[in-house]
Amino acid sequence: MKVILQKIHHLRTENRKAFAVLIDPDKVSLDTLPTLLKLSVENNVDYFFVGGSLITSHIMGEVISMIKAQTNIPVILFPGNSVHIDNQADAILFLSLISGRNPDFLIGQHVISAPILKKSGLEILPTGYMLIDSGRQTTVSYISNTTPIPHDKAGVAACTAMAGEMLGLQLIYLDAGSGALNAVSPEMIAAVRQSVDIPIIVGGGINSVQKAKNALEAGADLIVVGNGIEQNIDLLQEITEVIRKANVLALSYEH
Ligand code: 1GP
Repeated sequence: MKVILQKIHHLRTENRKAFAVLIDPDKVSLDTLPTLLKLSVENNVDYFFVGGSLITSHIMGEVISMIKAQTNIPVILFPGNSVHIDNQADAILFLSLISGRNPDFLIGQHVISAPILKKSGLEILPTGYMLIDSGRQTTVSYISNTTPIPHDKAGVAACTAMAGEMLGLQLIYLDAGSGALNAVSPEMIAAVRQSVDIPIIVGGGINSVQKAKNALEAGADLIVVGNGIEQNIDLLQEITEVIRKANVLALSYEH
């Protein structure tokens, strides 16, 4: 049963919004993680994304087991490659890097990880992953050896997302990359929103309430925030409030 996927699709049909906190095992410390977890529970964070394009530390397993021990918030793996799989998580973004033309990240890593994932019990979330240029080269663009979609080419992003949906992908993830100078523009999010029916995840460089609002109002269903919270933990509560207000509004439109 695709519980998480169904939930995200359901949110989309109800025009409700969700919030994921990205935990990069390379950036988090096991000493400060409990504070972040407590705050996330208090603020009803919807998901934890765990991962990064390059994980050099060895604490991913410990991070996930701490999350599982201290919260009921679902853990979704956000892998950089087929090595980043951990069965303690609930689901994995099975990312096809459709903005790029590197076959290894379109299908190669998937073939390697398929038998492992099949046995893992993880829920598989088939995701069209699109890197958007953010003003400087990001780790993920370097590691994946792909060129991101130019920041101002909303039409290219829309066609790419459309193709992803036609291929049967279930989610679109627009990512400006961790710590991006510029978040994905509202114009691009809106163009993608008009072009596909599947839920849209947006992340990268969302480090203020205004940027979170911009992404949600433009059509993001789920926003992902990592760096912004690492630098200012109060942002977690502030973004939760933005999401809560958006959902109250969606509810009032229904009645
Ligand atoms: C990066 O979308 C995520 O892949 C989150 O980015 O760390 O900039 O919030 P930030």
